[in-house]
Amino acid sequence: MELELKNRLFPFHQEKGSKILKDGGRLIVIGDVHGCIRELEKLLKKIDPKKKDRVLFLGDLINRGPNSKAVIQLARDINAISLLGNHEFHLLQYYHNPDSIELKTYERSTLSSLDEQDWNYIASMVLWLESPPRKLVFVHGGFLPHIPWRKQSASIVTNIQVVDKAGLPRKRNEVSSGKPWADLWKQKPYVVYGHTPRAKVYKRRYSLGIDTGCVWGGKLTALILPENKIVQVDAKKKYIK
Ligand SMILES: [Mn+2]
Repeated sequence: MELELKNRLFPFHQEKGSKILKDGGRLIVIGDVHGCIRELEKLLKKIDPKKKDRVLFLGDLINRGPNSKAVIQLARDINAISLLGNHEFHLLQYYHNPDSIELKTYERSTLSSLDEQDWNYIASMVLWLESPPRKLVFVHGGFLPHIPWRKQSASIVTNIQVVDKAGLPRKRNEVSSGKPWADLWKQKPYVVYGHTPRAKVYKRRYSLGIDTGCVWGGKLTALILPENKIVQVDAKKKYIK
């Protein structure tokens, strides 16, 4: 399949959030969906987005769960903005250089379900979004606390969960002594992120993690701004062990 992607992989473009919302509209920020289409539909029904509102997905719309394609299609249909998650990043890396990437079984099944429009949507995902400038930043994984956040790579900001003793970004289960990056993030901007599933939203002074592990049988969470309200639905089941 030969595609012409509307956006290049590198550099990812960045958006100024001030442009995305109409006056009086709400920003509906949704955590990691991972193909959980039924929970996503239920969550949106509960929130009832109006024309002025905008949906922002924090990345990892795909993989692991029951229907990645349906989630991408829904995101396109409602003109949602999506941030790049590590799962989309991995597929895009495969797309650009198939020989360098080994895919998991669930990635292969996602891959075979995607059409050109789906790919274009995935390729349009932004690395992070600032809204309004400098006050609030949305990103999939997070940031290293000791490097200016705008300078951090796609690999870091989509994958980071904890910081190890050497100050490197790691997955939570890779190191026993790692500290959640959010615990070390003691400065502005305020960061809203997903990627690290937890039983509850993870609130710190300068950050909020809203991945509540829907695909693991937890909840799908939305943060609604500006009212700062959390809306959740329970997962219908545990989709993976
Ligand atoms: Mn993730």
